[in-house]
Amino acid sequence: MAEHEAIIERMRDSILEADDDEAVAAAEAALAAGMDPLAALEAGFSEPIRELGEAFNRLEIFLPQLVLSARTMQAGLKVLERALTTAAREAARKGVVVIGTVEGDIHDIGKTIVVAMLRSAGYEVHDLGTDVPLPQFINVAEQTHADIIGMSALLSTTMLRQRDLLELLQLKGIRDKYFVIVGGAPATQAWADSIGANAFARDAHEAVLCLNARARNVTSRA
Ligand code: B12
Repeated sequence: MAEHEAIIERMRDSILEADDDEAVAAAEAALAAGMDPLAALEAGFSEPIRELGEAFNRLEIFLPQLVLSARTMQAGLKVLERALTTAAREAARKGVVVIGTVEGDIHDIGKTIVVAMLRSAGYEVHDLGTDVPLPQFINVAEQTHADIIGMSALLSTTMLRQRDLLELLQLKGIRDKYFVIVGGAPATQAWADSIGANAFARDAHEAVLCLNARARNVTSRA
């Protein structure tokens, strides 16, 4: 047990210090020691990344620190993901999310943080990257049987694409299949309401809370 605690400590430190190699080594050590990959993921990677997200919101750390730690987590996560059994994945799965930065927009720092936080919270996330053509959101959502579409936009010009995607979903008669969440610096709750999105989140932490509330609703209605 002391060995397990020491490994969790190594994993936590790797995130706080944004040390990719150490995150990979510690994740491999967790698997070699026979630890449950989900439990290790939660205590070793998810908790510290959440703590950093909250510290960033309180302006206690700078953006590059959060971005580097989010990337470190992705590196360690890859090792653990390989070990997750299908059953464990299902247990952890709260929803399938297709997310990207809309076409014409190459900002990806905030979206990458949202992706890392959602993955660490148990969502299956398909990250389409940046400058994503609107039909691609829909094609991938249909192919992966997603239930959530997330769109990031950082420019007041490209945020209009969020509205266009909602219109495209209406036009195709599949609007109700998806919970659409929008975000990015120029977006607001009023904007989300005006274009008929299901939700808006100001930051990655709020995005997780919002989608968790949705997941609880879906489960209780099932
Ligand atoms: C870094 C940056 C860049 C970098 C981007 C690097 C990268 N790989 O992303 C570079 C230098 C490339 C860049 C380019 C440009 N930029 Co720029 N950029 C910024 C800057 C300084 C920070 C953005 C950022 O990363 N913030 C930190 C992250 C953590 O915050 P965030 O992105 O808001 O994300 C959080 C939330 O919004 C939310 N969120 C984000 N996405 C999503 C998605 C969902 C689904 C949800 C729920 C939540 C969510 O959660 C995130 C995490 O908490 C902003 C200034 C600002 N205040 O935003 C300008 C800014 C966005 N840029 C701006 C401009 C104008 C440009 C350029 C047009 C400049 C130029 N003349 O070339 C180009 C655009 C190129 C293009 N076609 O996209 C303007 C936009 C003005 C406007 N309202 O339209 C801004 C506001 C600067 C300014 N004050 O003028 N930029």
